[in-house]
Amino acid sequence: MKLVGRMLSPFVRRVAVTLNFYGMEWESVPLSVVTEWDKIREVNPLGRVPALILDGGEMLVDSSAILDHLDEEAGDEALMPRSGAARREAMRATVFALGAMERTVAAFYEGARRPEEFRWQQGIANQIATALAALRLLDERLRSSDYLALGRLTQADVTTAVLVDFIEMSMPKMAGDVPSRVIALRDRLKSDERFASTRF
Ligand SMILES: N[C@@H](CCC(=O)N[C@@H](CS)C(=O)NCC(=O)O)C(=O)O
Repeated sequence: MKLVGRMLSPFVRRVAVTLNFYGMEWESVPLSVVTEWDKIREVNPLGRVPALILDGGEMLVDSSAILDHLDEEAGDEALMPRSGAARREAMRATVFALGAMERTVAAFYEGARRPEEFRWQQGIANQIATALAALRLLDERLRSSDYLALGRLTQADVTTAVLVDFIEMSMPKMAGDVPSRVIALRDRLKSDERFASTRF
């Protein structure tokens, strides 16, 4: 399988880490959305990463849709339970982590890519505030467990840990406000090669 997009993108990286946890063979195609956008559009008409090209040539886009497929392939090893209350619990935590990721990336784009005179400072502040609110909610869940859901590693932990790394790399001012248990969760994952080897 070929995973299109650089590990700087937290959406790409959460797919990469999941592929590693599932022990699946994959190759990175590190196209940049900044300098190689035309090439990305040839793969994905939406011009976004990640895209995953399956061995037979079939192409999947959007990290959640890609993970849906990988979870199906992983079966009982999946980081997201297949159904029922366990799935709802893991999904609830994952959606807050993913929502915080979307908010943070939106703030990053607004702050780093838009010319300074056109930047919407209040919008950036709102994005960051809501991302941090979601991270605090996740942090509360870590009071009684090392994991965000079900007392075991799920996609919520992977997505949250990837987000913390992204914030530290790309949003240094915001990094000071990331709550401590969420940072500790990332630190625990950092010692796992399947996570650490995907770092940008
Ligand atoms: N919902 C998508 C979001 C993907 C996304 O926003 N990717 C960014 C990189 S971090 C991108 O490709 N941006 C380029 C663009 O939108 O033009 C997912 O989960 O995969």
